Amino acid sequence: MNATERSQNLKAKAFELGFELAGLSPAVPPSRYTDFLHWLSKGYAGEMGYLERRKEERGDPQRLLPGARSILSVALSYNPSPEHYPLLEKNPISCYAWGRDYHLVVSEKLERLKEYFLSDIDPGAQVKTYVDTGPLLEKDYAAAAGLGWIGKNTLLLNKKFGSFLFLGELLITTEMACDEPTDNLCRTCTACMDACPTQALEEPGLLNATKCISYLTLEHRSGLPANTRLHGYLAGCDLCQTVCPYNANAPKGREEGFQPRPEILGLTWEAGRTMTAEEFKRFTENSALERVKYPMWVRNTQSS
Ligand code: B12
Repeated sequence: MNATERSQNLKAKAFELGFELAGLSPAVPPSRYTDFLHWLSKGYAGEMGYLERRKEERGDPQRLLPGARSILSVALSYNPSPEHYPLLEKNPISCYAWGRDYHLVVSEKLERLKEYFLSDIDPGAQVKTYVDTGPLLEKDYAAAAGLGWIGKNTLLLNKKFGSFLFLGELLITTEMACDEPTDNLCRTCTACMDACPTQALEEPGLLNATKCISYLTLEHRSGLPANTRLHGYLAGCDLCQTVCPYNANAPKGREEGFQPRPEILGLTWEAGRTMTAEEFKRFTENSALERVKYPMWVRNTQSS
């Protein structure tokens, strides 16, 4: 099998497993690494100390897997179905957490893809899987592999599938045929920047996370700054994505695991406010919300 056939077969398997997008890029330092360091130095990461602590690793995939030659990037859509779209406006939980934890869903598929690679493509290879689980600038590699472009809301955006996508990667020591980046199609549109109620998107493609509702509800561990408003959200935020014209026409995600759980469908802000610690534990089981600690949740209900 040559490099082109290896890539074609691997991508075909990724599509078979349900990923909407798959592409390959070389395992070289990410193109926007200097921007990332600049971003950190400005303090935009807030309390996300893990970004600072492992910044060297983010600068070179060889530090994660010595001898790595290629990166497969994949994307799995969680675009809600039209019947659930009204929830985007009134549910206090961002739709990224309506179903089963994406770390679990995407990891399971990546493990199957890895097994396939090692049995059918290159048994002598070393392969590592990532989904938001390691020091890799995932959006940069997805863009380099032609999955889409980085939108003004800083997210990976695809012309057909929009931006309600989770990303994952296989880091591989085998040489593979790589894909080409796509054009940036945001053009003059600024819908995401205009919609952000906290003006966290300070410039096109530049997010000051310390102002972002997603960061404040999910990542900021200490007390929220005085006068913080969360605009109805208790966990995460969708506002810079729901207004994106590319999401308006994107097909709904096919992944069963991302169907909204019944307890999410009926959740009101008031019900969230009165949840006990025990109820919250059950509510967040196997959900991406498991990372939100109960005191943060209570704090959020006091600021919305
Ligand atoms: C930290 C993090 C966050 C932070 C920071 C967000 C961010 N934009 O990076 C917070 C908590 C805010 C966050 C929120 C969300 N996240 Co998040 N997050 C991550 C994580 C772990 C790291 C990303 C990272 O390195 N950020 C650091 C900064 C520097 O990256 P950046 O914004 O892309 O920065 C670039 C620009 O700032 C630019 N830059 C720097 N200086 C300058 C100056 C100028 C003038 C310009 C133009 C640019 C520029 O260069 C930087 C480097 O590329 C990734 C997983 C991973 N390992 O990659 C998931 C990830 C990015 N998140 C994801 C998701 C789903 C979300 C949310 C939608 C969840 C939600 N519903 O609330 C929101 C979206 C908010 C938003 N608009 O970004 C997905 C995104 C998928 C996609 N389609 O792109 C990822 C890839 C996880 C995954 N595996 O699927 N997240």
